[in-house]
Order: sequence, then C-alpha cells, then structure tokens
Amino acid sequence: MTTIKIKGMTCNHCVLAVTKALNEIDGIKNVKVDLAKGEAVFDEGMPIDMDLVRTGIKNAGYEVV
Ligand SMILES: [Cu+2]
Repeated sequence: MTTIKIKGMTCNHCVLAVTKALNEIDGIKNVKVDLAKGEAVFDEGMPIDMDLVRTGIKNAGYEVV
C-alpha cells in the first residue's frame, strides 16, 4: 500500500477528481482519498512510476507534496 500527500483538496469534488485521476493510472487499485488528512492511499498491482502519479494529480488541479 502506498500513501501520498496531496495539496489543494477542499471538498468532496476534489476527492472525486483525485480518485478519478489515480484510477486512470495503470496498475493502481483500491484508491481511497482522505480529505481531512489530505492523503490518498492505493495498492500497486504492478510497479508504479511516481512521475505518472504526480502528473496525473497535477493535471487534475492538485499537487503531490
Ligand atoms: Cu473541491
């Protein structure tokens, strides 16, 4: 399980946007985004390129910190 910190989430819409962005990345499963903690956790079905994660989150309008 991988945990990442995400900056910029303020509401449930943000949670959905981040969840969607992560689910679009090959190999990422079981995404759970915690708004209060500003975190996302997910399982890796295969090795994940964290640059893809950063880019995906950024394109959704948020930032991995
Ligand atoms: Cu929002």
